[in-house]
Amino acid sequence: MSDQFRPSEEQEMLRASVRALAEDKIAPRAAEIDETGEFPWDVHAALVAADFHAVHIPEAYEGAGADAVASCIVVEEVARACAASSLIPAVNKLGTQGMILSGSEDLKRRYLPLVARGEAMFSYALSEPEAGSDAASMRTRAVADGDEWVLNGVKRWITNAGVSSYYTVMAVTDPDAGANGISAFVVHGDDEGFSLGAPEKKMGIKGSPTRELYFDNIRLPGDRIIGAPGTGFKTALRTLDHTRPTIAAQAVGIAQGALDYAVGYVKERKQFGRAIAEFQGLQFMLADMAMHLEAARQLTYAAAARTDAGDPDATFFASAAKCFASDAAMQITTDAVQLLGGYGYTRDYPVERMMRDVKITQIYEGTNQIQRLVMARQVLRAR
Ligand code: COS
Repeated sequence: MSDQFRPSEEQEMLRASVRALAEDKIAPRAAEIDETGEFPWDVHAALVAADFHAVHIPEAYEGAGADAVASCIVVEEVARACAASSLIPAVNKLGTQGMILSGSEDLKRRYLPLVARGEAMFSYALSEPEAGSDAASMRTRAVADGDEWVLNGVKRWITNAGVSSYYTVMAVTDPDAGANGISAFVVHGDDEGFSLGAPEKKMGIKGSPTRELYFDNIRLPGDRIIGAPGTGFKTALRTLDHTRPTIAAQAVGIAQGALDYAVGYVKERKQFGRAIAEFQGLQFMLADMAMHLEAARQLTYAAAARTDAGDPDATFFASAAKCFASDAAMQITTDAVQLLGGYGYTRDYPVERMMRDVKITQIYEGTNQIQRLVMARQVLRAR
């Protein structure tokens, strides 16, 4: 495998067609989506019509069968226009990846075509009020009862909760077995005993609802378990190895959107009798932004390629890409606001939204402190 990411002609064509859709149907809506905080069903419909809403689903289950690199291209290009909208393809992958990796053939045939056809979305439910970074300390419990499981507990910070029809939920099935006593299940939004908390009032990605899930004695048929009992935590972590590159791609996309806007602005804005792009102090800022952005993109696609190939370094690369790209994107979007001066600080321009939106990429799918912990373990193990 090459260590450098050079897009193929097919990947360039995919990028161009997602960009065209994003510029036509998503970018004009981005400010309004942020302002109203409503889930953009029109954007969802446009993504489904173009088959960009869940490209990762294998062809055997009616999906587009896109690899991880192509999935990242889709998320990056949608995020360049609207970060909240990019969570439609990103969360569909996060929600179904565990089933793709560990689920029975029967489960895959039952659920994946629904997502592939755009008839349902799938969310991922790992975190709890008292179990964030320390995910294995979760308390949600599933107790076997005959052929069924009885589920009780609370999940928090669930992206696209309420708009998703299905949830991949990790729950303790053997309290004495620690991380190896956790199992993964499919929960339906209309299961009896399922309810939702109020939407969180967030800094950014406002068009993507984040809510709690409550499970009150939900009776799950035995065939709703994903993989064998006790394998759910590993399935959850393996899922994140596949999806942290997607978050890296989201960060790269948001940062590219901010850089593109700032470049256009500095060429037009005049001070001291000339375009501010002519001042070297600003040129150096633009150079640093572009340099860090390209480094982040290279690492993101190197990580994505490794997840597909089942490379032993995939865990390291996924964490490195997510951490590096989100830190770089936070700096780039902050600098974009700076380049626009006072205008950048107002909602009349998109860069303050991009700066708010990108902050979450340093936090979700594992904080960047956890990414460093994962990377350090991999580095020490390798040696
Ligand atoms: N893939 C498969 N298995 C993995 C794995 C991976 N990437 N990483 C660890 N495992 C295995 C371990 O080998 C261990 O199995 P054994 O007991 O059989 O050896 C098991 O999973 C438990 O792993 P570990 O002991 O490393 O678990 P810890 O409790 O120490 O925590 C961290 C692991 C901190 C890395 C994990 O809890 C984590 O990623 N936290 C962040 C959670 C997160 O990202 N939340 C966001 C949710 S999405 S918004």
